[in-house]
Amino acid sequence: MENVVRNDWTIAEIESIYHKPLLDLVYQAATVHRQYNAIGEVQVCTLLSIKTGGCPEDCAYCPQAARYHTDIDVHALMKKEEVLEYAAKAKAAGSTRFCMGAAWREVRNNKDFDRVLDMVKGVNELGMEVCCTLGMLTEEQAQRLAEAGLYAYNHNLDTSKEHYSEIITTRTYDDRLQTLDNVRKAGVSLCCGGIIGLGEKHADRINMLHTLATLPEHPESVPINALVPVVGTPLQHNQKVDVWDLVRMIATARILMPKAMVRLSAGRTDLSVVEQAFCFMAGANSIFAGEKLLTTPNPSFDDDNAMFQLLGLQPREAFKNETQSCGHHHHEQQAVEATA
Ligand code: SAM
Ligand code: DTB
Ligand code: SF4
Repeated sequence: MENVVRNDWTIAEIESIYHKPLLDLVYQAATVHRQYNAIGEVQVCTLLSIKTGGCPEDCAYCPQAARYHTDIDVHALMKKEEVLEYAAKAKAAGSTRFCMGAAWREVRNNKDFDRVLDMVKGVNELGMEVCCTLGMLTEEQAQRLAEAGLYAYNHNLDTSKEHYSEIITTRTYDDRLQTLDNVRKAGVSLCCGGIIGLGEKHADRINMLHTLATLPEHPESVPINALVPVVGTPLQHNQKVDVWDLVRMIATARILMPKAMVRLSAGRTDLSVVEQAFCFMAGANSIFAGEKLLTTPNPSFDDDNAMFQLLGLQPREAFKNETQSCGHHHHEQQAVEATA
């Protein structure tokens, strides 16, 4: 049984894991985590919103949807030089993965995409794992990103197939799955997870985890976001996520997808160090660092450094899984760095 990564989980199995008594669940998750991952090692990623707001989609949680009236700093696609400056700063502060987000429904084959490809090249040359989240992609676009040096692509399922239409009506669950497939075909590492606190039932969380854990290959990283309710969005008055629900979600993801990086994502500003420690115990091994996520606040580098010190956590080096995943050009990059 042990040491086998499974893609054939049933809903019933996942249900019984998710609903275990909390301390049993955390103990099991911590045990699995120790079997498969370097204990105390946490990946530090930095996000940058390279194109903010004005999105045509209607994702009910999102401050960047043009149709909601939110107080964000809308801006067109940033200049490459500016983005590389941010990336270099993030690297200096200890981040090994840099993720660029654009409020697009989908990528179009235009000048903006060419500019993003240049950014990807530039960040890769800094020796960081480059990630993008740009909305829907075709297989060809995924391929072009891969050729530019893209390491990972983030595209979340967000919630269950059943709950999806309550949250988003401008695209379907199958659209999402199609992009995930296109990313996989290009040999790019997959980052795919969801949000809790959207008004979903426990069954929806279980169903979403089931979809993720039964993909032909598990995503290499699984972000678990707690809704950040933003004034002006339809979900602005949603109840704050219960930290124990977050812990359950992380622990279940860890047990189902033992080798994935499970990322404690949006919502950390509302968590104490004690609460975050529980999430790490439950198998979270990745965070977003830096004052801002895309548009909402996040703990400061200083606060996170203090937390890492206190809990004895170590930042994970870049490209650690290289041999298991894609892209030999990253190896060359590392070699260049080493001899520079
Ligand atoms: N537009 C692209 C897309 O939707 O795929 C990429 C950017 S989008 C902002 C990336 C992810 O951020 C969403 O899939 C969602 O999971 C997360 N997100 C957005 N707003 C959030 C919020 N208020 N709270 C928590 N997560 C949020
Ligand atoms: C993910 O799962 N969470 C990040 C990243 N992937 C792109 C985004 C969180 C956004 C939170 C709301 C905001 O800051 O705008
Ligand atoms: Fe647009 Fe992405 Fe926000 Fe949805 S989550 S509104 S697609 S930026």
